[in-house]
Amino acid sequence: MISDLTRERFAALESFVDKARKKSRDPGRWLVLTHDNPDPDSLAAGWLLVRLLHHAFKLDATLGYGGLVGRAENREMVRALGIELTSIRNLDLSRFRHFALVDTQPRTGNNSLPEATVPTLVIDHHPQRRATSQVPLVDIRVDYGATASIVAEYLLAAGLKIPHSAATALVYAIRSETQDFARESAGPDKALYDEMLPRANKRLLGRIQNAPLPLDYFATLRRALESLQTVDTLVISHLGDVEQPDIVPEIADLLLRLEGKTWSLCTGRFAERVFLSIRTTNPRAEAGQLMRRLVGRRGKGGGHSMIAGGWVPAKTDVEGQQRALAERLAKALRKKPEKIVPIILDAEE
Ligand SMILES: [Mn+2]
Repeated sequence: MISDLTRERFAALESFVDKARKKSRDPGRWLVLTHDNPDPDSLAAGWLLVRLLHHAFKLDATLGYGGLVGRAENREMVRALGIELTSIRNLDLSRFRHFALVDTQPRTGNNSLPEATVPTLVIDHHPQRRATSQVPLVDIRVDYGATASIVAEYLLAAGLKIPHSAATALVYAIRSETQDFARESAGPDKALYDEMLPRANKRLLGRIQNAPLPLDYFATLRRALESLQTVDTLVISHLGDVEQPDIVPEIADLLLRLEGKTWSLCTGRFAERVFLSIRTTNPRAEAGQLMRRLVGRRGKGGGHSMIAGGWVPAKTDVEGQQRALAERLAKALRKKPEKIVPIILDAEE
């Protein structure tokens, strides 16, 4: 369950903390930061890391996030499990001596750590980025389905018990991140999942997965279905303005389930940015790299093999911009952009 790698990385963190304590009696405060608009994996990983810093090292640690917790399920997760977290807008960063990033890395454009700040610790399962090489403590494992699984192993390595609420968070993080193991073969996560599942609170899990959805969710869903387009095996939907950016990946996931389609693209505008999500059923694809090419130098993006997200600054003509992005993706996938056509859902009577 606890790999040698985890023991090694935990020991490195432990000796870092020991050394810092020897240097000054005040070890300083830690800020653990999720990526912006945090998903269940980022929330669970951050929450578990704060727990580790508190209980294993008696450190003062705070969980922070950028953007907003938008998706109804994620809001319910925070509420039902009592996850304490603070928007970075309400934090004075000068109060913290150490920063840790979970499920994200420095300068990826999807977290709110100031670009000039080098974090002390990065734990992630996305491919390593260049700026991460300056970080003293790095644990990146792309073979893990969820970052939260890596952090959970640290807790076990520290000899700490994982309480029911944390086990519930971990189970939900693994489920949602891997789509119940349908996506990205979650190898090392499986054993941990099996051990944690009996400890998870099923009633709360059910409440999170079936969280009440606001009316604007259904309004956006209708827009998504009205604006469906396709070329070959690619399905596309442009949402226009959205109430919260998390709806973009959520719709991209849904579109990928359309029979006969192996790629999906969803776009939507929020706060002067056009957000994009790409999904594919091909585990050997490189959606993350594709996304980075798509957003170019003006935007930011990244991801794994089958899922990717990013954003570009919104132009005045958002519709034209969304169309251009879809055409570029089609071209990159060797599909003819001029053959993108609407999908009309009205079935013949
Ligand atoms: Mn993740």
